[in-house]
Formats: sequence, structure tokens, C-alpha cells
Amino acid sequence: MRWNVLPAAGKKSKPRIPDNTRIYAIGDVHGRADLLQQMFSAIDESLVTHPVENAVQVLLGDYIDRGPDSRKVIDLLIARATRHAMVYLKGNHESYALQFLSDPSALSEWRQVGGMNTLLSYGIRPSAEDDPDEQRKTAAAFRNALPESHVHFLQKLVLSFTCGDFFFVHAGVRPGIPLAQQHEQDLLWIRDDFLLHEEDLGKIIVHGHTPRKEAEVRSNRINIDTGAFATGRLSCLVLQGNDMAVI
Ligand SMILES: [Mn+2]
Repeated sequence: MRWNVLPAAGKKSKPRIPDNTRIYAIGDVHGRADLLQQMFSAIDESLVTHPVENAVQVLLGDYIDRGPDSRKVIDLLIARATRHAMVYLKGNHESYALQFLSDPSALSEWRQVGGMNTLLSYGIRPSAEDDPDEQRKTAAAFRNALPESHVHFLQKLVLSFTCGDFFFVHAGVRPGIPLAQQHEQDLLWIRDDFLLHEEDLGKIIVHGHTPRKEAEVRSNRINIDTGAFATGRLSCLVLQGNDMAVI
């Protein structure tokens, strides 16, 4: 496992998290249960070799779609929370799944972004026909195939998490709006209005949603979506005191 110590963000005082705390923030998993399992093993190992009083693992959303094993990813996340402090943020892909459960016609759009892979992982093979009748049948089959624990997991996802000088969110934030007043639409979907903004945003925003070859460290944000489903690289940002590293 490679540890890359990231360059300081170029501020007068380095951003930090409270003492005796370590954050592990993991980027977009998109159905890659294999990579998630490896990452959890690496984290477990680091907790043994470098123990810390409070360790919090934050997942940045987009657990499902595109990759092969969405169902197993959710199983792993649910199991992990029984023995670790976990924060599960909502990604736009989880909002597609929830939307589809309440409105079967959302299937047309969900198909375009890898939703089929999620349905297949639950043993559902929707017909190629995309008419309202088929959509209703597929939504009913999905609802039946979803364990209650998975429905609960999807419904309990949170939009953001704050620790020290860092704000964790799936996609980003809307510049000019206080962090506490951001809208869900922006937190789950925003791209250029956020990505191209170079000024201070109140805290360092740790996010995913827009894949890059390498973790991207800016003075106001850190992107750890390294496109795991296509690249085989799942990234994790480790924060402690004012140190940061990517594994
Ligand atoms: Mn996303």
C-alpha cells in the first residue's frame, strides 16, 4: 500500500482536525466491492500499527452503479458499521435508486448512468423495453429484492459531515452560500461552479463525484474520486492533526 504525503495546501495555518482523531475518507466505490474490501483491510492494518483514540471512516457516496457488485458493497458497509465509527454520505447515484423506488419512470434516466449494474447485482434482469408497464414491474422487483437493511441504509445516508477545518460531501458546495445552508441538489451534483472556484469556501471541502487520475489537492478542496470502477484505483484520504496522506 502506497502512502503519498500530500503537499501543504498553501495556507498560513495548515487545516487540522481535533487531537487524538484520525479520519479516513474513501472516494466513489461504484460497485467495486473487491477494492472496498482491500481498503478496509489496509485501514484495519493501519489501526493496528498506528492506533489512535478516535478513528472515523467517512464514505463519500456513490456506492452503487457502473461496477459489478453494488449489492455486496452495501452489505460490506452495513457490516462495517457494527464495529467501527462510520459516516455514510449520500451520492447522486443513491438518490437515483431511491427515486426509482418511488417513481418507476426514473428508470430511463437511471439506466443511462449504470443503474442496470445495480439491478443485476440484486438478481433483477429488466427487459430492454423501457415502457411504463415494464418500469413498474422492475421497480416492484427491485423493492422485493432489496433487504430491509439496504432500504434503511439508503434512507439514512447523510448529506455532509464536518470535522475540524474539513467539510465532507459527495460532489461539492455552491460558492457564496454558507456551508450550513447548502442545497441537496448542489451537494450531490455540482461540478464546474464548484470545481473552478479558487477562493476560500469556509472549510476545506473533501469530495468525490468527478473522477480524476490522481487525488486532487487544491487550497480550498480535495477530490478523492479516482474512478475506481474503471481504473481499479480506490483512494482514501487520511487526516490526523494537520497531516494528510492518500492511500
Ligand atoms: Mn457522483
